[in-house]
Amino acid sequence: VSDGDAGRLVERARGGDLRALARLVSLIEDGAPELRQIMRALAPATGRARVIGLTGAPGVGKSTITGALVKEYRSQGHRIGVLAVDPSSPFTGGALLGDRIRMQDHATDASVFIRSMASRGQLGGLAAATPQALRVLDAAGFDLILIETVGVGQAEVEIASLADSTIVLVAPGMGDAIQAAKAGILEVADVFAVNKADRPQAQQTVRDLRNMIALAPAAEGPQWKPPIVATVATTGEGVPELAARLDAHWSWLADTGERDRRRLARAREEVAALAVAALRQRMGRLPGGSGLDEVAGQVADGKLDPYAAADQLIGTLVTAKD
Ligand SMILES: Nc1nc2c(ncn2[C@@H]2O[C@H](COP(=O)(O)OP(=O)(O)OP(=O)(O)O)[C@@H](O)[C@H]2O)c(=O)[nH]1
Ligand SMILES: [Mg+2]
Repeated sequence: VSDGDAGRLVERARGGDLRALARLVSLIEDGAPELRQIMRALAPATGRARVIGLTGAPGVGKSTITGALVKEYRSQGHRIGVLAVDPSSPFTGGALLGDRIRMQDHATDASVFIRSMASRGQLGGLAAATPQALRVLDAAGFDLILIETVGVGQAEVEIASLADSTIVLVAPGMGDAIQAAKAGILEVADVFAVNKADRPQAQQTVRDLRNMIALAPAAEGPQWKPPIVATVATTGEGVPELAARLDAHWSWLADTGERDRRRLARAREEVAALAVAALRQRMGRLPGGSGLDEVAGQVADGKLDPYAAADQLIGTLVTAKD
């Protein structure tokens, strides 16, 4: 892709061409060199989309709920982008969506763009690639973006935290909720969905979750008590209520100033992640003798302490040409 092609791709994507959009997301996954121009071209058109994250244990029903939410919000006239991010399997390609996501209803709808994300070369991995993909969808006029990610570890929590509102899905039986607590994903919840509510013990899970929330230490800043909604993703039961709770959270974010605060925090993380990744890359490119190996050798020999070595390395990095 040449510079001119990159510009045309952006134009086409902004004009509603879903294939151009798909190509842009691939360039992001690959960490293509054109990304700088692309991101510069996109920047003025970004900052409009509302982002909803969905996370939860494997198999809890994230994809099915996503499909049901797409249907719900589509009926309200939104243009919707869906990113399915699976950090545990970087090469799933389209398989994740093809097999799992239940949204055949939307396959031919130009107002819905669905994509699973992998990270093949992007500086900083998926945690850096996902916000760039969000920008592309945002600039292309998708006013609502859903991000599905498996909640099993820190990277997933980071991805969920890109969202304005995060749904944590839990299934009946306390296993999932305890898993969620261990993985630290309960703290990121703005709304809880107890999915598979057609199963026994759903009400017990709602109660257990309510107790867990009551015991959680209060967070800083304006208080929002995460509501709990029981859903049956496969039939759509509870999904309108879930959407209503999300809408209430969206309004709350605006009323309290949290929306801007979160977006600033998100941009800060995004820039910091890129900067750290760039420094790491620069470290790897330092000529022999002046870089990490040099100071590391001195530390190993007891000639230099590690703090002084780190200072020296940082000094070399900031003066090195990229
Ligand atoms: N009984 C019942 N089954 C459900 C419900 N929601 C989803 N399922 C089923 O649970 C299975 C997993 O659903 P998915 O939507 O693929 O779950 P997921 O969380 O996206 O799974 P991963 O992406 O693999 O983590 C599928 O067989 C669904 O049909 C529900 O509310 N009730
Ligand atoms: Mg899924």
